[in-house]
Amino acid sequence: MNSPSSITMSPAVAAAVAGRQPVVALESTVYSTLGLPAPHNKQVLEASQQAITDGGATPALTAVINGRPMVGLDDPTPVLTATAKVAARDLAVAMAKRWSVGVTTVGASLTLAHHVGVNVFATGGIGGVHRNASVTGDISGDLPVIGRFPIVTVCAGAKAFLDLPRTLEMLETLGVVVIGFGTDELPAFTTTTSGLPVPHRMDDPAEIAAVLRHRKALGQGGVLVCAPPPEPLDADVLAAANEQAEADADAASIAGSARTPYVLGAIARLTNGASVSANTALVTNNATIATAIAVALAAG
Ligand code: PSU
Ligand code: MN
Repeated sequence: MNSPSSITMSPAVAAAVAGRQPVVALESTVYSTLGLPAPHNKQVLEASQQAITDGGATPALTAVINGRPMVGLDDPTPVLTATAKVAARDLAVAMAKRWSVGVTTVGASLTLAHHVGVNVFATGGIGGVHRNASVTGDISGDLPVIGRFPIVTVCAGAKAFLDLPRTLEMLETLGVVVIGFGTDELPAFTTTTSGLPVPHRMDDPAEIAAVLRHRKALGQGGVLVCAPPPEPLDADVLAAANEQAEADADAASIAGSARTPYVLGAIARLTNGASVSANTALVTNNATIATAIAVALAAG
């Protein structure tokens, strides 16, 4: 099915959207080797999609395939080996140049989901304000897109190698409502503790569904739900890995869209793969929570 902006839905997603059945959109960068090493990426993608199906919703993996923005892929294989990262600002270029495979970031995926009427989305961690951003200016394009569209994004907070206090401040500026799911503290992706309080806590998916309905009625944008990772890393081990990974990235002059994949890879090496296991568990957990919210939204 083609929408006016030529976004293509898979038959399963198109049927679910038309029937007002619950759908959970997924980004694809995290499932490419830019996000997780093989074979973990394939296993996590399958586990996430299974969690959504088991919970009674339809998974909608987003990507650009042969220049076509897709919401729902019948064959997700191309995503696993893709190396072209498509942020929201790159979507139109990937379409115009007919990129064979582009994996979409949180911001790009939210843009596609919104345009086909999907309002719940799951990821691992969102992009944020990078450390030293006052010098480099590196602030993820995910943030303004989260603020713009009325979609529930379920994540485990933002990665601990970012500047989390400034990330929360930027979310406030952008008008994003930040909710801790079963927690009063912002999780820091692979650890449960950031030391930063979240503005609101909710434990009931139906209450989060109600928040989204009210946001829409008010003409407001995104809802960010932050869930603690179920298999967290030791905070001190992670902090040491973060420091080293950031220093390595600086020494190698890695900037722009390559910075996040580089740092994620360095942390995986420095923690002997422990960060990958924690990442796997939290991505699947977020998909499960997003499904419960999507089911509550469809019921209400
Ligand atoms: N967090 C992860 N793995 C990832 C990403 C985040 O654990 O692969 C990806 C997401 O797709 C997110 C993107 O949208 O990184 C943000 O990139 P940047 O910092 O360049 O905006
Ligand atoms: Mn950046």
